[in-house]
Amino acid sequence: MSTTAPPQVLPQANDACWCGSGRKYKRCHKPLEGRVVQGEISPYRPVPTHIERPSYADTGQIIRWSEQRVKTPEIIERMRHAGTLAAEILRLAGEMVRPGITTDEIDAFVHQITIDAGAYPSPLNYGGYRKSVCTSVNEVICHGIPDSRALVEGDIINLDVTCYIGGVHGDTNATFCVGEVDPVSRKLIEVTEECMWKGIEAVRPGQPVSDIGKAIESHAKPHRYGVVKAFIGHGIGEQFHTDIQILHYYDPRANTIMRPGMTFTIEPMITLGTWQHKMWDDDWTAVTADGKRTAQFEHTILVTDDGYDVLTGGEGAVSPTAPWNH
Ligand code: EYL
Ligand code: CO
Ligand code: CO
Repeated sequence: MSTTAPPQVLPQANDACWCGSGRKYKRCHKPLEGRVVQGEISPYRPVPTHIERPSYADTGQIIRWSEQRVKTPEIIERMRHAGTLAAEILRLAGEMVRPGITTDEIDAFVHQITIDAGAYPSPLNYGGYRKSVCTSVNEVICHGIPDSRALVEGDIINLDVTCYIGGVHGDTNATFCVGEVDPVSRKLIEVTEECMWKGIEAVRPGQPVSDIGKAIESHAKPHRYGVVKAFIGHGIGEQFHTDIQILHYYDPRANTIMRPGMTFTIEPMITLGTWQHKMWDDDWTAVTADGKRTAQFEHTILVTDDGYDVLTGGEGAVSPTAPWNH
């Protein structure tokens, strides 16, 4: 294969690829056009020693212990504080999104305001992840690593913010437009947020968690969107991830019964094409297998006596369609 750049005039889909591989252009370099290209990753940003650190912060090793699924009122109040802060940071980070800014600059901003608030940015060194926020652009499904790539007008970007304060985590994300975005992508973002709310509205004590995935999948289906299966919502509390699993599609085996005091995330990833994913060579970044765009929204949810409460909501939260913004 040639190492030269693509020519000024590109071949037709069925013509031989310009690179000399002997394959059809559509089976060779064409699929890579318009795809996100990884940039340079900046060095690790330290966290001042006065900030309380989660157990993995020094080693990157995720050590799991058993944690009560039903939280005490005291833990719930700490989680509401962590969640409200995460929501506020997400909103401020979303305001930074514009053409020309790099995802690394967004990371530096999230890192600093998290620390200024007295919190630890939960993704930092979680399982060895090197940054303080996940930035997932266009076909990147989740866990995109902030780097030197500048956002381009027309991109869509998910920012996933989690912070650790008072010994607990709050986890929330949203997808933002970079300048003017095409109507197909805008519709995807709108329906993805609706999918998250359909899932949240299915939260009810006494019901199985499969109701959540059922509601999300039913809302995505008429649009013929894909529902990503490989990444799921999770229990959360003193640990970033606990044993509860929240599928975003229907599976009758998801028969855990929701109980008042349970806390978990709902974070559907919806695509314009296939639900299947592949990993970049960095082993962190998950992209759609067909290169089509994908969007995601996430909240941390508490099961209450008669329904749900959003722990990552409040006045500072980002969503135009959230109940507290009506
Ligand atoms: C770090 C760790 C592999 C996050 C979530 C950041 C990424 C890839 C190992 C889940 C798992 C966020 O719940 C999450 N987001 O909503 N890992 C995560 N990382 C990371
Ligand atoms: Co998240
Ligand atoms: Co999460």
